[in-house]
Amino acid sequence: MPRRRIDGGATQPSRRNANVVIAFVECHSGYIMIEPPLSIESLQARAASELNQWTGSAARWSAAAPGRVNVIGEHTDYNGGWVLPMAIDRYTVLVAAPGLQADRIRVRSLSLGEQSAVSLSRLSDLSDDKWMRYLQGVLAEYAHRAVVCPPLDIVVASSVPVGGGLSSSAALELAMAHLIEAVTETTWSPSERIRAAVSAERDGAGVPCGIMDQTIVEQGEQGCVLLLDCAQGLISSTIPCDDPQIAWLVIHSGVSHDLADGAYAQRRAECEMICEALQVGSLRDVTPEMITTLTPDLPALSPIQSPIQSPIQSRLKVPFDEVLLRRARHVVTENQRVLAATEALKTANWSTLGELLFESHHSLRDDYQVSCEELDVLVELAQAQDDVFGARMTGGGFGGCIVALVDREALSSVATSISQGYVQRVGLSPQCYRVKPASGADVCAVFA
Ligand code: GAF
Repeated sequence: MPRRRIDGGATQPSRRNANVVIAFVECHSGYIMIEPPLSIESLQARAASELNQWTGSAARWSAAAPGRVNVIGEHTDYNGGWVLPMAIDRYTVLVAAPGLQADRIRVRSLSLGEQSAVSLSRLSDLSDDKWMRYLQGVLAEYAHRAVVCPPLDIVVASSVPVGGGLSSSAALELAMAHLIEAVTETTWSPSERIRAAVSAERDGAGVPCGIMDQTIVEQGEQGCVLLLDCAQGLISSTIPCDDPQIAWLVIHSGVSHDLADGAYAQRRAECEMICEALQVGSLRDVTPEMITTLTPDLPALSPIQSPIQSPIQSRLKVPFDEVLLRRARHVVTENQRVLAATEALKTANWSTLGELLFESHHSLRDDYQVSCEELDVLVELAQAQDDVFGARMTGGGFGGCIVALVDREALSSVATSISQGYVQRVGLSPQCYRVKPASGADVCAVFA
């Protein structure tokens, strides 16, 4: 799996690291803590000032959307399963003014240091700039339903790391949806916005994603983790998570992931093959017992060896090999873990929740095979810390971040130890973020 190392992986903070352009960075011995997070207001002020320098215009509209951390439930959303994410206090903010060029949406990204433009009359011509496609896709979804934006000049400022598995793309999409509504004085429901953003991701960016990211980015609640039932597209439970005893520590491996490069789509296709073979509508309908019956000889969490034989295979409609069985086992057991984790979260049973996070990581590493060496090293280092309840990769995988559930008092020492170990073993200095559950996307200002 090709992965890109993010620039500036040295032991000193680099101006070229993701977000460093706009984030306040504290450099401790061996790690970089992006702390405190920039407020929506300060991101908005930076974007407005850039807009004014670039176009001479004052900001007229602004919208913001958070990133997300998925606590547990990975690669279950597109299998009609359960997920347990939270929106986080890292934001993408868009600030806009009436456009100076006819028929154009021009966008400057402060975090990427890039500028791009699309033609409003040719929204289906995909931009060469991948990040622009997310915005273009949302514009096209609104235009399909006769909500047509006038020309705009937009500046994007963000504290959500790009390529970190924290849903920077969903944040961009939902901020754009709210911006379009502010500009056109339209109001769509949250589920209409979520649908538009999911389509933008699938059609515009070519990632056959599920609904988790766009749903939590739109519907996140301050101080809460949400249990989502992805079969129904509904919030099944809202769980307050404000215990001062714990903190959520996100650590960026320094390796960026790119979900559009095929491996994500391949996993999704494998899951569809399993459903076809088992004649079920989705993996939500597969019980743990079915998996146990299908995998009597499948060693628990070991490297893949030879195809297995199972008497039940005679019932299968298409050839079913060990790889597919492992994919199925991950999804089925992950759904169970999400439900168990929800109970643990409700009862503040941090050690049980932590164990579930580790189990989830091992299943993603060995059965679903979407982790990578750097993420595995981070989780191993976290597991060696007494003050870490649990940790796992978060998001689509192949790079990006881990999330660790940590004893609040020990947050700083845990971040230091893991980071120092990581520098020694991988040679990269990770970025650490303490994140808190936050509210979902919204219009944040319409200036007179
Ligand atoms: C990405 C996708 F966009 C989500 O829909 C989800 O499948 C996730 O990977 C894996 O859980 O973030």
